[in-house]
Amino acid sequence: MTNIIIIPTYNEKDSIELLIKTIFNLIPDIYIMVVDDNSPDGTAKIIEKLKTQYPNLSLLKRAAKQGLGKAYVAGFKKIMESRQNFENIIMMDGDFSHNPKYLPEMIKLSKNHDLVIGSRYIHGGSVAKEWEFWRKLLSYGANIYVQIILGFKIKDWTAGFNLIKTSILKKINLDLLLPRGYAFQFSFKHHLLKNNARAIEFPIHFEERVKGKSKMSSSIITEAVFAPWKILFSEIKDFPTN
Ligand SMILES: Nc1nc2c(ncn2[C@@H]2O[C@H](COP(=O)(O)OP(=O)(O)OP(=O)(O)O)[C@@H](O)[C@H]2O)c(=O)[nH]1
Ligand SMILES: [Mg+2]
Repeated sequence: MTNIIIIPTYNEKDSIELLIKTIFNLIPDIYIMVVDDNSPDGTAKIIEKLKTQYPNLSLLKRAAKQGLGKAYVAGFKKIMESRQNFENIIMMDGDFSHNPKYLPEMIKLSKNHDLVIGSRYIHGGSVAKEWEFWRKLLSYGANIYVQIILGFKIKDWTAGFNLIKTSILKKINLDLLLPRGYAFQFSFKHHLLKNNARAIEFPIHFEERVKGKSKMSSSIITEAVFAPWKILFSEIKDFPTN
């Protein structure tokens, strides 16, 4: 079974090297693709250097910052075009918020599932204790809001630590996914679920980033407020009327 992790990066020079080393120490035969949006801090240079040490590491360089969703879609397309047959693709942040210790369990669960979600909002899961009350409330509330509108029984729609079977990924039109942050995460899950993905959530503790800066912005949040309705209405529009 061949697994590849996509790590999108924008200014993650302080954590990316240790993260990559930690993952390869844990699972030496895994593949990692970093998708970097021309980070001004030189994240890509670190990857170029590490590539000489790790043959399973690759770098997809993009010209400018275009959002998390666009970076993932570029990575997905590259992987699906490659001659190598990757069975599973894992999505993971580059700032240690997603602890690599969960990877073996995630891979194990992929045996019987097409979508494995590292979930903060099922029993046993949790978010960073450093998060202010407003951020906890916003994240938890957003997930209930999305679940009510989109219907499928997923607790952590905005989760960024996911495993997807390449075979199910091939069924969805990647160009229809919303491009940024949270909206990308739940529109992606929604497309997979509509294609009958067998989904499972397993509990993780989401850790606060140790180094570097958050890329979350108020526009990413505003976009996420309207996005579930956009998804719902685009479905109604496509619904056959005769
Ligand atoms: N390539 C690329 N990566 C991005 C972009 N925006 C965010 N990322 C990366 O996506 C991952 C998640 O972004 P974060 O800024 O950590 O978002 P977050 O986890 O919601 O926010 P924090 O908890 O504050 O860290 C990190 O590895 C970022 O470097 C982007 O536009 N392009
Ligand atoms: Mg983060």
